[in-house]
Amino acid sequence: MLTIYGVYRSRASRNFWLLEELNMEFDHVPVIQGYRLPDPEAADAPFNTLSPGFVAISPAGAVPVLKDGDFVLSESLAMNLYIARKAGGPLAPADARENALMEQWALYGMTAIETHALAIMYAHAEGRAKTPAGEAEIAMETARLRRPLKVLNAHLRENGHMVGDRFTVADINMAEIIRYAQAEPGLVDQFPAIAGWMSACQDRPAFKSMWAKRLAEPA
Ligand SMILES: N[C@@H](CCC(=O)N[C@@H](CS)C(=O)NCC(=O)O)C(=O)O
Repeated sequence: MLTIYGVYRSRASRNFWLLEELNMEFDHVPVIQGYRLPDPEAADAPFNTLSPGFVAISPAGAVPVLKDGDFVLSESLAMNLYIARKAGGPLAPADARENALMEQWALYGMTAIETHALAIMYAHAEGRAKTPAGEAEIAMETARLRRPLKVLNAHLRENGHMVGDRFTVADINMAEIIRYAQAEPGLVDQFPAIAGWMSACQDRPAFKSMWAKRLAEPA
């Protein structure tokens, strides 16, 4: 059985969503981000990304991490591609070309979109969005997102899904990246094909189930 290390309030959410879609059983080892704790090294601190026992599994000291027997894998999007391929079925790539396209979109999402979308999300989460510095930061990150979001919007307008004519792991991977940009009101709505696809993705029972578990975790 697979083991997932991480918390729902982390990029592990994308793995938990996929596992819910697949109805795949897994073991869950909660590992909280060290920076969210007042003293991650305290003797009574919960298991966290700085705990020696976790760093032994994940030298990068970041969640999520997957273990499958003695096989250890980090990087949330690579983990999702692995899980989907292991499960097979409609969420997985059907052939080498679909596999390559799923990797292409995962890399594009992570390199061209995620950093900027996350910066916007943190400006809101950390209460800076309405300060002059926060507004300037959001404007800059929004400008950087404009080109990749146009690319994604055109792709979804043409194709409806990321890869193949169906919902796959590639949709989960990209939707979880775009979710960070939803923190800025009205931003995603400027891209109607992305907005429509996002609501369909987030309307799925597996997303809702993952989200309810995330909300149940302490903020
Ligand atoms: N690219 C990595 C990023 C992993 C990452 O930065 N995880 C965060 C939580 S979402 C973390 O564990 N941070 C702990 C830290 O920076 O100390 C992935 O997608 O898995």
